[in-house]
Amino acid sequence: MSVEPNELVQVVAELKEDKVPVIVQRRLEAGDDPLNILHDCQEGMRLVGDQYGQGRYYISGLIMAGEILRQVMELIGPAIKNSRQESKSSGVILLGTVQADIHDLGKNIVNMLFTCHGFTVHDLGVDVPPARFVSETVRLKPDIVGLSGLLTASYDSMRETMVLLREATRDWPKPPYVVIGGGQIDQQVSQLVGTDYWVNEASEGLRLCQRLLSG
Ligand code: B12
Repeated sequence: MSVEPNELVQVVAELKEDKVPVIVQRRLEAGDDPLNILHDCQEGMRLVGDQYGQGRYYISGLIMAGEILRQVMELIGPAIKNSRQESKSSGVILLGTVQADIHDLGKNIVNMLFTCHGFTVHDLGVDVPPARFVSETVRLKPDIVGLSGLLTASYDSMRETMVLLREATRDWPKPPYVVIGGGQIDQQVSQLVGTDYWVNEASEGLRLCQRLLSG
């Protein structure tokens, strides 16, 4: 039996930019967890991507989806920040979208969520060359290096970054964990890249990193 996607997933997928904020606001007022709202928007974005892949949406559809999610984050960002603040330091993460990739909505969400949970986040932005990840790792000595990527082409950048990072931190007593994230990443990609740690959702990534750092 096929399950009807919920209303928010549907309106994001259909790029109904006027309806999305109304539903988001309603769910926030009803006390829904902002991370549930985010989860549904992410699912809607995935469906937009599928439509684009099948030639039913054009690049303008991707751009519009990006704008819709940016607006959603303006609405739910304060709720995430209010509900999740912690003062004690959790660790240091160096974050960036890898070379050749400019998708940054997911990475920015990771930045916000990790910051709210006491992580110090150094965000290198988008299209970050492998050598830059390495030089900043050497300079900042983070506990975690987080690589974001949504394109198939990103996986080669991730792998190259991983190889250079391994090389540069080989003699460190505790080299940083490398965590990769992005909607299309799976076990196969993580094997290709050469790391055991991969996620498709920011909250999952947060739990993983907290677990890794608590030993
Ligand atoms: C919006 C969008 C765009 C926007 C991005 C706007 C922006 N500022 O980011 C724009 C219009 C710029 C764009 C451009 C392109 N896009 Co685009 N895009 C999308 C779309 C629809 C949604 C992406 C998104 O924001 N999702 C919502 C966020 C919240 O999810 P997320 O990124 O996965 O992040 C979450 C988790 O994965 C995780 N996470 C992410 N990173 C990390 C990192 C760490 C460390 C951790 C712990 C967690 C984590 O946390 C986040 C929150 O939960 C996807 C569809 C899809 N299936 O993803 C296509 C998609 C990624 N794009 C695609 C393509 C082809 C392109 C273009 C090449 C199109 C073109 N012809 O120009 C260009 C590429 C430009 C480039 N060089 O990067 C393809 C990629 C196909 C492929 N296999 O390579 C997709 C899959 C669409 C499709 N099905 O064809 N795109």
